[in-house]
Amino acid sequence: MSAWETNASIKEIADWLADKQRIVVLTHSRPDGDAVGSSLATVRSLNRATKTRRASVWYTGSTPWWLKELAGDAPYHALEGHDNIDIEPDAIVVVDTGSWKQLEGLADFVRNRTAITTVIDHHLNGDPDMAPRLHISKESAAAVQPVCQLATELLHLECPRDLPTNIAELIYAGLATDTGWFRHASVRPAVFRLAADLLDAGVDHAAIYALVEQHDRASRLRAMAAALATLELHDRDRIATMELTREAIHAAGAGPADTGGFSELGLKIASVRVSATLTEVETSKEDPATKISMRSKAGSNMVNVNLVAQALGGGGHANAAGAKLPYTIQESKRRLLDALEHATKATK
Ligand SMILES: [Mn+2]
Repeated sequence: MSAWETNASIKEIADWLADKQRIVVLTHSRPDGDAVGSSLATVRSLNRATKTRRASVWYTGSTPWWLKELAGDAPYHALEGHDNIDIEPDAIVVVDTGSWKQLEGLADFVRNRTAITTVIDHHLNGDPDMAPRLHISKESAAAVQPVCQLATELLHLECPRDLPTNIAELIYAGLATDTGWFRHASVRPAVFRLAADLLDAGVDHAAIYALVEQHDRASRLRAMAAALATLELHDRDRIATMELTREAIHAAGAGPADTGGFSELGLKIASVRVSATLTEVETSKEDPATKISMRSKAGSNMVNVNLVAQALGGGGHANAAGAKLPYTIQESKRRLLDALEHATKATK
């Protein structure tokens, strides 16, 4: 019985990857900044180390619109529908997740090849049977932190300061987005030290902020307005919920990629300790599904939303977590509020 703990050092993983020729890099479905940053930085450093295009990323689910610009010429594929990976790899590297559920359509591909798989992650929970080599950096705020070590190891560099700018940018993007632009409780001195090194490597941090955060389509703001219009407060105003139906997303002219990150807005209310957005992801009545995204405020009476998400079959981090429930929005909200009121009671 293996555990969700590191059993391979970054050096051992770099050595294991040294002679691999066809490397598939994967991350969680609907990749966010850290998933994109850690996967593309892995690919770029692997390819740069041997000066061959031996590694590429395969993404599933909607990808952020800024992916193309951030990736530049780094090789990646965005799979649609039932498309699958069309090469037979000699190594698989999974970054920023280690959960079968989060691999969605690619889980079976990996399941048949766990012997050649390595996981580099920072989540508190995962499935240790995914790979014999696990590097789980639970103290890291972002997966790009252990990936940065891998990059410096693969390229035989002393320090992240020496990284090529196009790798440093990817690492910075993951570090900044997974810490809410350096605001979350997960930020430790090591995060700022790494950020400083990445700036030394030539990262234009203001340009990355503008690219990721100030480039929304108007339809995203319309979807946000629709979500805000459904704002409800529960449990003596300590819990905020917002809802987004498929209909509302469609009416806003938005797509699934436009709806992330709204939960943060509820935390602006003084009394609110946890804010959640419930997004409808399936249309058919027989097969409803709701995605729940939660954010909580840091502080002495912090609600650990990772535990709440786990109770609902999902996971994440103490201040940012989520789950997907096979119910309608209303039924999911009932279950969510039950789980949350339990958690807020526990922390008074
Ligand atoms: Mn992450």
